[in-house]
Amino acid sequence: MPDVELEKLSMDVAAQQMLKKAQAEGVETIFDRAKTMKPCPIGIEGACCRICAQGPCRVPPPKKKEGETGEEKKQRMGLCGATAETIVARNFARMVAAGTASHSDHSRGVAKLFKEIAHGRAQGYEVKDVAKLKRVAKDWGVAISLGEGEEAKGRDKYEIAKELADKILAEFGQQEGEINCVKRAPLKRQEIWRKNGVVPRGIDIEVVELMHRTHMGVDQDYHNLMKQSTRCALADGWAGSMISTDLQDILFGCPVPIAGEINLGVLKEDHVNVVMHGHEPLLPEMLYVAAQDPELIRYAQNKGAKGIQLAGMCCSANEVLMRHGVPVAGNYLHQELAVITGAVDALVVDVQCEMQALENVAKCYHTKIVTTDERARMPLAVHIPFDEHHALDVAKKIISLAIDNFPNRKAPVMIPSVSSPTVVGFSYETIQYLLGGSIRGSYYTLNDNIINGRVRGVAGVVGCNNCRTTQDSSHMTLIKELLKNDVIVLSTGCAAMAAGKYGLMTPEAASKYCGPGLAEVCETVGIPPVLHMGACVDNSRILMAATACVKAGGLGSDISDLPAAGAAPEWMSEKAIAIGQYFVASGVYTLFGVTFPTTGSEILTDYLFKGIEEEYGGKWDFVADPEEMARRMIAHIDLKRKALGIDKARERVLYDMAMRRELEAAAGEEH
Ligand code: XCC
Repeated sequence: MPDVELEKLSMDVAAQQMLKKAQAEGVETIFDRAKTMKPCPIGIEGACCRICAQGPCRVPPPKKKEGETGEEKKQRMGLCGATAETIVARNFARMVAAGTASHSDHSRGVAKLFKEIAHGRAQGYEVKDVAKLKRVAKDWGVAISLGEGEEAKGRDKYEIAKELADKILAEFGQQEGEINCVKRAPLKRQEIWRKNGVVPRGIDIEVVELMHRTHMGVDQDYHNLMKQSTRCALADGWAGSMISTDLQDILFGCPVPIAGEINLGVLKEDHVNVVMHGHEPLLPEMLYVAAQDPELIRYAQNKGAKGIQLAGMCCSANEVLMRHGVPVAGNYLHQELAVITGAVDALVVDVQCEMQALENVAKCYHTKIVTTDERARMPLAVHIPFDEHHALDVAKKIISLAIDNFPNRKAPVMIPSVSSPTVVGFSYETIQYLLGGSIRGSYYTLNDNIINGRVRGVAGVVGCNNCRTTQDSSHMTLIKELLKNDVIVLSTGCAAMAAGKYGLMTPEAASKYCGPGLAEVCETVGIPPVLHMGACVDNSRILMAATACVKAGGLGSDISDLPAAGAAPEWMSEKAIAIGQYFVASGVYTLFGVTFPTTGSEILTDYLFKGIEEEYGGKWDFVADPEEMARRMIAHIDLKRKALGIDKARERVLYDMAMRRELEAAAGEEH
């Protein structure tokens, strides 16, 4: 394949090298399949209904004649009479339900483990972050001390954890009332949700009800379907995902800045390489411990290896990277490529984003795929089930299997010598510590810099890779445009790994890529201009950061007032749609690239891109070109600055205390 062709597939040199190797060795990858299999033109627009056996009914919009706009006169419908907007809305709703279910089922697993740990029944785990345990316990109404006044005595951390675990687990099956973390949101936001009747009652109920409503012949009103989609998505962002983040922090430590390394070059030819791929950090935490076991290291040496190299892939990677600095082999589109190096002795998977084709690729090399979760089996893989009661034993067994496989390497091993250093671990708490005023103890310094114009606004750039577009290219173009315009970027998921791969997550990147205002702020604080906030469940950290900005004052009274926007330029998974929907419903202008799953109905798309803003202050948008995406985000940020009365600040740059107080007062009066 000529180099120009390769550059169209991925902008990552490591990926290009591996694709060349794959071609030379006759190994097929997703990049090859993307060439031969084009997406279904009807399905891509959400205009195919296959929820009953009378169909599938296809209702694509007719090709428009030049100059024609608006929905065609003749109503398109399926056999049962379901209109295009109902069909497209049901498909969209089911994506939200699946995305929410995925994050929340992950979260349930963490909560169950948390309970076992609290009761001392989970080998090797402990409650690491007691300060966060106490903060979260307070939010859930769990006492952290007993007695009053001077008599008060702090409760044992495991006692707190036991009570907290039960409260949290109950939220999954809660049937009425409101999910707990709704009250973390700005007051005005809570009112909006209550007014629109979308405060989630529990977690599971919202997913189940949404699936019910999208069954044949149930909800036939697209707006009502979107209302339940919103309620379901909010149960993801403000419950399922938020619970994962909180409990993982309590158990494994709230991330603080730590150095890491990203890309395939982190694999080592002379080491046993174990790649951890998936989403749940429960087993990876133990693999991290097991890989340091002197006995296992000796065992590896006996087999001719110099040591054991652990590396992450996808969101599991983000989890162990930001807590332990475990290097990352790559993001979503790197999974087959890692195997193609010929150096991966075991690829350990749990749930989500693992391509079935991995087994075909692994067959061409010596790599053993190890499945560990009953919910995600692969027919040819070795299955070693994760068991929280003996997690360390399970981890050691997996590492031993990888060591035993080391001498079986057959194909020529070739590891691209490509990797980039990164600084990660910017939890919402860490940002508060670094960018918060020491006096106010909040996000005040960040707000101050937004008000005085050094920082123009905040952008969340998140989401996947998608083989229908050049790997990482949209992420990079968008992020660089934002930085140049003094917009600080918060990132998670595969987008964060992309930013890391090209050196945007080092403090030095500030002077290289940022406008003068943002560069000055980053250099003063010593942070990268793209802040790695974690895995995809950690988008909940972005919600908390946005809320903290609102609460710090001076930038309005709701998330929708902030000069901020979000984007997933290379999204592909249903989880991304759930995330997008909860950001929109939380008041954020949210842009997706590649394709948008509702374009089969103008009525529905119009609602999501415009009408929904009147209800929630946030809205969706779709734009494939990342430069245009950046322009729209910046224009939105400027609009919000204007509404806050801080648009002039960019020219003046410096605000004195008196002016700042005035601004704050004005913002307070407005709302
Ligand atoms: Fe999966 Fe989370 Fe998307 Fe990456 S970003 S491709 S969902 S690993 Ni979550």
